[in-house]
Order: sequence, then structure tokens, then C-alpha cells
Amino acid sequence: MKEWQAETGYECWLRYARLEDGKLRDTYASVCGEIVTAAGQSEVIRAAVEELTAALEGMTGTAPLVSSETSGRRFVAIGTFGGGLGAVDAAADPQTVESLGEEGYVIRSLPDGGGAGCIAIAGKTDRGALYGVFHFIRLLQQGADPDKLAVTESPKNGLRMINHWDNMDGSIERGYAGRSFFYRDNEMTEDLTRIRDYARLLASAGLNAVSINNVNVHQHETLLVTGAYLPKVKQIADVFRAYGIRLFLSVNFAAPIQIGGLDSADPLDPDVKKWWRETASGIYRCIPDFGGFLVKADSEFRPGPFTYGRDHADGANMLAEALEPHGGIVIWRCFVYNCLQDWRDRSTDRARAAYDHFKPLDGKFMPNVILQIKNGPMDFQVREPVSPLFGGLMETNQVLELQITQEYTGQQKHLCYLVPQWKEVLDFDTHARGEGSTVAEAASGALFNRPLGGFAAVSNVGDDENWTGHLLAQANFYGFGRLAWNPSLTSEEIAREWICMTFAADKETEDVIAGMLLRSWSIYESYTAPLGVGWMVNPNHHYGPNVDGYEYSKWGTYHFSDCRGIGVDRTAATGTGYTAQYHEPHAGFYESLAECPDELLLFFHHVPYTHVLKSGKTVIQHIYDAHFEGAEEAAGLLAAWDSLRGKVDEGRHAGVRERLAEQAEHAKEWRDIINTYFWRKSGIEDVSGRTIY
Ligand code: GCV
Repeated sequence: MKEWQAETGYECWLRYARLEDGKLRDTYASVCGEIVTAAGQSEVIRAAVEELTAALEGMTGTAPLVSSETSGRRFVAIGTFGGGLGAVDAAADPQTVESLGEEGYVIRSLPDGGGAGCIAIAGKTDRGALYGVFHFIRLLQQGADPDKLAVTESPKNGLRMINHWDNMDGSIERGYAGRSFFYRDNEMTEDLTRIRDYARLLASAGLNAVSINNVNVHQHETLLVTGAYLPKVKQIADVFRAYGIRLFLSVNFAAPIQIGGLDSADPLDPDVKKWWRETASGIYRCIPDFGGFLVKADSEFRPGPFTYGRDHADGANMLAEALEPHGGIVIWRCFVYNCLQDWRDRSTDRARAAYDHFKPLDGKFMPNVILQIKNGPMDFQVREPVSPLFGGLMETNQVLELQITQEYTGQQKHLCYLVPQWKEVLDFDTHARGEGSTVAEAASGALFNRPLGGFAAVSNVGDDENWTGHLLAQANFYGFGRLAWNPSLTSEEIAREWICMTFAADKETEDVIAGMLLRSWSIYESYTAPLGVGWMVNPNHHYGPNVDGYEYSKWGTYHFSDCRGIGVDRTAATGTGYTAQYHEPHAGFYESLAECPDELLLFFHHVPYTHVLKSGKTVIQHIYDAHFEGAEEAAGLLAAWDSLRGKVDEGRHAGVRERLAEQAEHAKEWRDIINTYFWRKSGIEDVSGRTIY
């Protein structure tokens, strides 16, 4: 059996383990024996060179020479076009260079370049070159032929951002991988090493922005925009800058009152405006490339413009005016709904809220405002329809918000590779401008020709040694970055890339892990809440089954099960009218019981348990079958992983095994609670006569 070095997972996909194939090792060592950059390089290029040096040293066993002049051997040239390196300039014609944008790059094998031949990695900017270097490393990790490189890439999305929900006491809201590595005991960390490694991971996945504090901005965090903390924030911004990443802060809309000594936070009040302008200037004096503000307002008890009878455009534009002279942006979240609903009131529908609030404001936001829209109308459930704001907002910059942290999808104890879910969202055709008006096109800004756009996602990392708790949850972090860069990559391409880089696995092992990842979302869905109805979790922490956990609560998240049926009537004909927020043909599909897709049936319709799905099963039989099969498949994930014993190093194998074992047990709990609940409610027997309690 193979000897493995002890591994913790800390390196993630930047593992740079010694290549097993000796021939490949020698080839890479000789082709990449030297790295050449122009003299006097920027810190971003220096970071790129350091990364490639570490990668080559790890993979080949030999550190490359680094110089500003070729010594006659083959080399890798890294730089910007027109930046003083002939080999770089030879990598692309002017038209290609022009098309690269600020962050694109070219990687080319130039057999005749610089004498013995070279590989050029070139961007229009140093950030482009850095992304090119990470791509090159990825190619090496996948065993690419260094003589046949011809890559031209640029990102589809301008903003590719991670949102942290970290609090300064060190806790992370909805965090499942330890404590914050930014803060401890209401202070900012002094140890920047882990933050630097984090920046490497972000950049390697193609990400370019990060907000470092929770959108629920509490007392201490309100002060992050002030001199009390800015010097420390600056230190972190400096670390990120070397990797092309801009830092953002979540701000408290009521900060002028809480820390500014004013008696109002009214966005139209001149003193309030002045306070924000001065605050913004103070930030930019310290951090000249500060990204801007992320804002959760009038949502879940956070303050906002409603207090003053103002709307969200008033609120966002006031902050945008303060940031505009410095080139900053406001990212304003659309997660606004009534969280004090009465469960007896069937006319209020939380799913409608974001559209109802923001659609009337379309076109009223300043050019440096972006509205951040959660993928679904509710809240990151395992299955939801796509938010109708995509395709609804046509004159407003928008960003798609995803949740990498697995709040409702197993909390990093269950395996749930989310890229397939995200792909469905991205490929959803809103029909806003006819066929082909996908969410991916709307979010990037391309569909409505908007200047700003992109993807943001809630982070799933913490100070656990392997960053994500469940090692395989690293694939979600990596996958988000890759999709933000290129939404047309497939879930399988991303999975295989990640596996190859993370495990350097043989083909059989890669197939097993890819199979596990690709099935996992559907497995998780099958043993949790059925057919798009959502929730059914324990209140507050949201882990584990509790069918009525939120049924009589104020949060607007109901399933309305009784002895006859289940589901929420959101039709225009007899329900809340939510279906009408979509363009055709979706408005019609969702409205029609016959056409509504099975997986979303209970999101849109209240039906009897005996309603027959397109699959030919009744709703109740679907619930029983899905839960029995889901629990079996969860056990199958464990068995599949067990088959890899000896093929993955023991440390990482054992860590994943422990979680898969918990998942298999917990899936049985889900199965039995959900099946028992619906058997007792409906009184309908399982046709297969399996045990229900
Ligand atoms: C940061 C959900 C989560 C909250 C989160 C909120 C949001 O409601 O449960 O923890 O708060 O979403 O996205 O703002």
C-alpha cells in the first residue's frame, strides 16, 4: 500500500504534493526551471512568482531560479503586456490583449521564445497575470503538456465576492467550521498568516472581493469604519491587495446615531449625509482602494430607511454618494421581508417580499449601487425557485447571492456539493429579453447592459484546520469561485478539477469522489423537506428535522400540512399571486398544477396527498420513497468513501469518514421523522409496507 504523508487539508487545492509520475516531474522541472519577470515588479507579480515557485518546488522537488533575465534555459515568463518582457509581448496580438479586460490573461507555449523556448503567462494588468499563474498551476496539477499551452481567459463577472458573517467576538453567524480567523474577543487578529493563505485560496479560485464582517452589524463592528479599527482593517486590506482582492465592510445603517452622535439616520438628512461622507473619506485615507459597503437594512430587525418613511433607493443612494468620489460601491441586499408575520394570516407571502419592495424602485439607484439578490425568494433552502427579481429588475445593477455555508443543507456535517444547485439557478431562463435571458446573463450585467454585476456568496470557512470542517465542503468554496469566473463550466468539470488538485487521485478514486459529490445535493434533498416546500428544521440553529418547527412562527415559512394535503398556494388564481412575478412562460408553468415541475410543486400549490405527480407517484408515496431511498443513498456515500481507504491519506480519510457516518445516521432520523409525521397526518399506508413509526 502507498505511503502517505500526514495531511490535514489546510492546503486545500493548493497542495503541491510531489508528482508521482517521474517523467512528468522531470519535464516540469526542466521546462519551468526558471521564472523570469521584468525588474522592479509589483507586489501582485511577486505574489504570483512566490506561488509558482512554491508549486514547482513542491511538485518537482526542485525550486526554480527566479530572475529578471533569461539564462539561456527554458523559462516561464510572467508579466504584463508592454511591461518590459519580450516573451510576454509575444504571447498575444494587440486585439487579443485588448479583449482581455482588467483581469484576463493568456498562457502560451512559445517554442521559439527567448532562445530555448518559454511559457508566457501574461495579463493586461498584474492581477490578470496572477490569475494566469494560478491557472497554469492548475494545469500542471492536472498533468498538462507544457508544450501545448494556448489559453486565453477573462472572467464573465466583474464582482466575484465572498461575504463573511464573522462577528468580532470570534463567532460566525451560520458558521460550521470553527471560529473567525479575522477576529477574537472583539479585537482584530494579529496573525496575518492565515489571512494571507486565505487570500491565496480566494485568488486561486478567481475571486476578487471580500467583505469581512457580518451583515448583521452589531455594536463593536459598527466601529470598524472608524479610527478605532481602521489601522487594523488596513493591515488586512494590504494582505488581500497583493492577491488582487478588494476589501469591503458591512455597515450599520444606524451608525450615525450609534457612533456619530446624531439623533437620526434619515438618509435625506444633510447631517447624516455629511457624516457618511466624512466617514467614507476617513476610510479612503487609510485604504485607497477600499471596495465599499455591504448593507442589510430593514431586514430581520436591522435598521434602515423605512424608519424615516424613506425607501431603499433613498438609503442606498445616500451611501453611494458618499463613496462615489472615491470609486467605491454600495452593495445593498434585497433580503427584505416581514419577519413578524402572523401564521394565521394566509395573505402575506414572504416569497413575494423582495420583488414587491424592489421592483418598483428599478432604475432609481445610482450607478455605483448594486442590489444583491438571494438565489431564491425565501432563504437558501435545498430547493426553491429562482428569485423573480432576476429578469424583473432591468435598470439596476445586480449581484446574485449564494450561500456556500451549509445553513439549511447539512451544516458541513452532511455532504452537499452545491454547484449543481447553483448551475440550475444560473441556467434558469428568465425570458426577460426573450429566450436565453438566463440568470447568469442578468447577474453579470450583460443581459441589460449594466456597468456592474457579479456573484457573491456567504463564506463556509473558519479557523478549523481544514478551513471548512467537512473536507469535501472545500469543493463548494472552490466551485463558487470557478463558477463566478466562468458560469458555463459544468458541475462535473469543477468537481474533477477540484478532486485532481486536492487529492492527486488516480482515475478510479477520482470517479468515486466525483460520483459522491455529484449525487450529494439530490440525496440531501430526498431525505429532507419534500418537493420544494422547504424548512421543516429545528428553529434557530436549523439543523435536523422538525416538521412543525416553523409552522406556527412569525417567520413566514409554512407548509400548511393537514390531514388532507400539503403545500403553499402561491398561484394568482387562488393563492398569494406570487407566480405572477415571473415572466412567461414561467408564470404560466408555475400557476398550472399540471405543468408545475414536481420538485417545486409544494412551493407553488397546496395539493392532496393523493395528487399524482408527473413521476406517476402520489405525493405521499413520493415522500415515503424519497426518504427511504435518500437514507439508503446517504449510507451509500459512506460505503463509497470506505472503498477509498488506502487511496486517500489516513488523516483526511478519517475526517471525512466521521462526517459521512454522522450523515448516514442523521439521514435515518430525517427519514423516520418525516415519514412518521406524514403517515400520522394522512393515514395513508406506504404501498411497499416499510416500517414507519
Ligand atoms: C445574517 C438567514 C439566516 C441569518 C442571516 C440572514 C441574512 O435568515 O438564518 O442568519 O443573517 O439569512 O441573509 O441576512
